[in-house]
Amino acid sequence: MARVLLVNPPFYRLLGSKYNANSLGIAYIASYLNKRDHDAWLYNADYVSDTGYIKVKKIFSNFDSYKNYFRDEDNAIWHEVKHNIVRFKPDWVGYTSYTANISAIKIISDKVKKADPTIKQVVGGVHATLDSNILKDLTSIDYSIQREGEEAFTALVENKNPKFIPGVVSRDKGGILFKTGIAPVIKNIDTLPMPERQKFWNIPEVEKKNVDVSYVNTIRGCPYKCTYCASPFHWDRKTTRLRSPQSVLEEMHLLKNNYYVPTQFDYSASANIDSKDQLKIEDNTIVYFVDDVFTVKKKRVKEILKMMIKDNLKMRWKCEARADHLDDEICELMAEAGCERVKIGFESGSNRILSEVKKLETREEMLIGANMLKKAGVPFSAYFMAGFPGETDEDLKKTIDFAKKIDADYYSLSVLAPYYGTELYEQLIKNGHELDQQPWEYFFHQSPKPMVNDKLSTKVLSEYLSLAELNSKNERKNGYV
Ligand code: B12
Repeated sequence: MARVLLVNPPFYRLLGSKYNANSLGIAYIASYLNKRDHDAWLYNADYVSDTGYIKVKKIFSNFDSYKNYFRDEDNAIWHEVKHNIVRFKPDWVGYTSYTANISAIKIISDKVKKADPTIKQVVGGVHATLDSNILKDLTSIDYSIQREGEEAFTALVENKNPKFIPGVVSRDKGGILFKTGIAPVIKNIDTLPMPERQKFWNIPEVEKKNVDVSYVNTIRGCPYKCTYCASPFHWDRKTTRLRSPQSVLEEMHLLKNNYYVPTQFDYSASANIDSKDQLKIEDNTIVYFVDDVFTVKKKRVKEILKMMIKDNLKMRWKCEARADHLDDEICELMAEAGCERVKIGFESGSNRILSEVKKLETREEMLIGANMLKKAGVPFSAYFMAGFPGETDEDLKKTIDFAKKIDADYYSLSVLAPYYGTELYEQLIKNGHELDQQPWEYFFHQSPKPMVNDKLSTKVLSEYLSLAELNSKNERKNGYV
């Protein structure tokens, strides 16, 4: 039996906020290991125990102090994380990685190795999947794993030869990377044990209720190929897998019976309230389907919604969807089944831009979907981006006009930051943009300054950003984003 610690590195905490939710990727790895009698725990190094917070929309103004953490490898946070890892006495440590986390993983893993070189360290998750050479930077990490980690990590922990485990990158004697290639996908994801929701390292018993364990993943992959999204590469788009409605309902019942808090507030990772008085610390007040597109198969969605209604679940939930997947029946069922928020990435109101980013839907189709949600009374959040390469004032004016037309319950207005591993990122590098010269920790969005567009005027860009004012008008509910 191996003792394993799965780590979510600090991120929001470095920006002055917090992320107290359960990180699903490592929660799946942990439960898979525990089912095979290993002793795997989750360590969320982003968790903070006080109730202080800052509004999520404001955290990006702390970018300068965020950057300083990475320049100061002796900062107390890094020592604290290293200390908590070593104190656990793990045989194996596994870090989950987004691009923005790589620098943090580097600092922490170097310190862990120095403190106890017998601990074996592994990196998995999004960035490790997109970048099979990441071990060249992460010199204290022994192995990286591409894509789904359940089988590959278990095989490593059970001392199988890494050179024969699909999905594992290891080092040869000379330090040259040895790659076995991406592993075949887990075909039937219904067979996976439910994600770990109990074994949280370094969180006092009384605070465990502050961990939001209500994230649910029902789909692995996404069949679309939007050029700004990392999913087409992170997951295999040709083998998108969906859990059965029965399996999804089983997880909802499990949440309801053990964790769900039937109060009205959701603050969780997406707190976006205006005053601290509104903060409710209890979490698990809303189920969040984190699938790229929950609505990807109409028939399946309808079945899930009908089952939620039939089982009289009466749980609040939110999901991500595409407008062109909706029909009147889905919207009505959503309303009846307790949907509090549908999050839709409209991205642009210009058909030219939509086509360039391979969104595969038009402004007209999106408007029909938004109107259906309105008619059924399902609240929805609208996500937009500005600053695409080649986007003009004319294009952005179309977005502004479209945003007003759909009359969403909440607007999220971003300026494009090309993520590592996206088609757009690759195109821009080819065209001479030096995105790859940026430190890893810069790879998240929210800067109001366009990174890869010099055509947009300040006037139209500020008009776009000021759409945010719509959020405070009409007393819109700002809690759910
Ligand atoms: C839910 C979600 C969030 C949530 C929760 C994040 C969390 N830590 O759980 C919130 C809203 C907080 C969030 C925030 C951000 N997110 Co996000 N998020 C997602 C989303 C939609 C689903 C993630 C998920 O739960 N998947 C389900 C689980 C089961 O899959 P998984 O995590 O990938 O895990 C599997 C494998 O990757 C692997 N694995 C994962 N970890 C490990 C560890 C080890 C040791 C091993 C062996 C394997 C392994 O095995 C797992 C099981 O098979 C993805 C898109 C997607 N579909 O993946 C974007 C996504 C991961 N997010 C992204 C980004 C950019 C961000 C932010 C930087 C956004 C920002 N604010 O600017 C932040 C960063 C937060 C952080 N902690 O660093 C990008 C990442 C791109 C990149 N190159 O980094 C993605 C891919 C979205 C996109 N469209 O491109 N996110």
